[in-house]
Amino acid sequence: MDIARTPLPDPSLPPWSREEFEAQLRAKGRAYHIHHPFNVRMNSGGCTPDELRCWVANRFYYQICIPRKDAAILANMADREHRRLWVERILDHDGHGDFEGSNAGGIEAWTRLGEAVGISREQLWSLQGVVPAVRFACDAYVNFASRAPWQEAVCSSLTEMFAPQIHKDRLATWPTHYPWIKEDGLSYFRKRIPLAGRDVDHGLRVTLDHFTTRAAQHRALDILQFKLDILWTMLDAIEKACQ
Ligand code: AHQ
Repeated sequence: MDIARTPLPDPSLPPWSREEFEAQLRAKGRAYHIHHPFNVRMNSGGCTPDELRCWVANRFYYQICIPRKDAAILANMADREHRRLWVERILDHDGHGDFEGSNAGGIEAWTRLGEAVGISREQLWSLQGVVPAVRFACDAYVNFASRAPWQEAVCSSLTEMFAPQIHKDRLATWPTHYPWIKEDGLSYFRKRIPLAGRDVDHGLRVTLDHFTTRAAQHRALDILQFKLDILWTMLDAIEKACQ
């Protein structure tokens, strides 16, 4: 399974420097789902409780796909040093021990977000609210990550370069716009901010090291666009389904 390609550059062009390559990757942030009309409306208080519940229920499917995606990448990582770093991501989501406090893990924290917006654990975990296009987009991500070379799959996770801001936006706006949501329901967003920074440090190093010709660097931009499209498509589907 491959992804859409932008026209290949003139193969004789020299590669971008690491700094320029990183700047090109970060420039992709203009297509990040923080700019999606649904996200803008959600963070400016324009969503009904039903729309928020619809978003939480559908994003839950993305959340439970992340550790499976990361396990698929881990299986393709021959290098112990990379695996020791990457394995942390799985436990960040699956949690530890009794799932209490710092052991909760992201899937448990998202379940508490569900309860805070009025979705029971059973209802959320039934996945009954997940619309086909959200399943399709998330499954495309897991399938890409399991089939692509592990460095390409690592590159696709770099949409998290832009994630701290979207988490900070929710923490800054939801308590004002949606005071009916218990504050501890937002702990997922709070915990994710430092983890996103740690993940991006590793993911960016792998990406800048691996894609070393101009054609390869353009491939990296196409991979990032593929993942940006996954996030954008999810909000298109959620916006339509939640009407
Ligand atoms: O909560 C998110 C998360 O754990 C991850 C992991 C990372 C990946 O491996 O693709 N991407 C990601 C993202 C999370 N939250 C999204 C959001 O809007 O809350 C953003 C998403 C991302 O930017 O890729």
